[in-house]
Order: sequence, then C-alpha cells, then structure tokens
Amino acid sequence: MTYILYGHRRSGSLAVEMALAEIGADYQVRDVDLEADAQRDDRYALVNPQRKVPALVAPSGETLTESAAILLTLDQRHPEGELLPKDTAERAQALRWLLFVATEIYPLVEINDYPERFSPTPETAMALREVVRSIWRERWLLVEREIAGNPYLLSSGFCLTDLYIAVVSRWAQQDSWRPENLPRVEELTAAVAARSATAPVWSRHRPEATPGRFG
Ligand SMILES: N[C@@H](CCC(=O)N[C@@H](CS)C(=O)NCC(=O)O)C(=O)O
Repeated sequence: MTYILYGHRRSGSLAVEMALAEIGADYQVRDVDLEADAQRDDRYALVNPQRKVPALVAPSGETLTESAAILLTLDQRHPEGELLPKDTAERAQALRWLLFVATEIYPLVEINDYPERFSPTPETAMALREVVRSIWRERWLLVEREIAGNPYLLSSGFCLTDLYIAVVSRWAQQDSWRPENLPRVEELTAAVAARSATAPVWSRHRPEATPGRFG
C-alpha cells in the first residue's frame, strides 16, 4: 500500500507530500530534477505525458496527475485524514479557493519560470514576466481577503486548501512583497509548516524557511 510521488523540492509535489503525511500514508518520493529539466525526459513522459510534477502512482498502479485532483482524490480515498470539512458550506469554500489557486494562480508560475515559452521574442520575455508577477500579486490579495480562520482559511480549522495555499504562495520571487501584503497567508503558511505531520516534510523542502511560530 505504498504511493509513489514524482516531484521536486518546493514544487507542487510538496502539497501532495504533505497531504500524504497528514493521512499517514506510506509513500516513496522519486525526484524529478526540474533544475536539470528532468521533467522533459522521455522516460518521465511515460509517467506524466504533460512532463510536469507532481504525479502520484497509487498503490493500485494507477497514475494521478494535476495537483488539485490528486489532493481531492486523497481526501476521497482516506476520509479518516479529514483533509476537507464535512460541513457543506465550509467544504464549498475550501473547494472554491483550492480551485482558484489551482486555475487562476498556479498556471502563472509557468510563465514566471519559463517566460520564453510564452513570449514571441526573447526580448519581450522579461517584460512578460513582470506583467505576470503583477497579476500574481493582485490574485493573491483576493485570497488574503478570504482567509476567514485564524490561522487557516476556514474558521472551522485546517483543510487541504491550506496546504495548497502555503506551497503556491512561496513562488514567483515575491519574498519581499508577501510579508507586508499577505500577512494572513504568511500566518497560515507558518501554521502549515509547524503541523506535526507536515513539519518534517516542509523543512525537507524548505530548510531555510521553516518558521518557528505555532510550534
Ligand atoms: N496543472 C499542473 C501544473 C503542474 C506544474 O506546472 N508543475 C511545475 C512544477 S510546480 C512543473 O513541473 N514545471 C516544469 C515545466 O513546466 O517544465 C498541476 O496542478 O499539477
């Protein structure tokens, strides 16, 4: 009953790995070195034809991709992990903001990280990246305003969307902008990083940034 997670440090696979830790599942990690473009390798395309991480191979042998879909599948298969609230109104908000981050924010990171893929000429790539970072900031301000709990998204407490927010919010080189502009996202992230199940995973991916609060 072992999951195999294809991922890389600090990437979207961190959210999946923390969810596996939360539910107490057995898993092994296979590193796909994004710095070395290992995701472009034809052997990895056999796992995920889209050549991105994360990909999760379930104990049954089926392969799952798309980080949000993976988290929702883990919740469905491991209800004892309580990754989503049972209350339907709270659950709706958890899904709403999970999907907002997955569809409106996460895709921007590809443009930030690989602007040349989207730019008609090499000269416009850097300008495009700046536009994307500005849209990134606008969209995170929307998330910031919706954090209803303290420190988590929902007033009812922790859910899988918190994992997702914590991971994705670290990207796009916004370390100096975030603390002043997204204080609730910062507190939520500190809380996720300090949970007993997720703290070891978080500090393996982000040893330099493990907050000491919410211990
Ligand atoms: N929609 C996908 C996006 C996955 C994605 O963009 N992953 C990034 C790492 S966080 C990646 O593999 N990038 C490598 C590339 O674009 O070549 C998901 O949610 O799983």
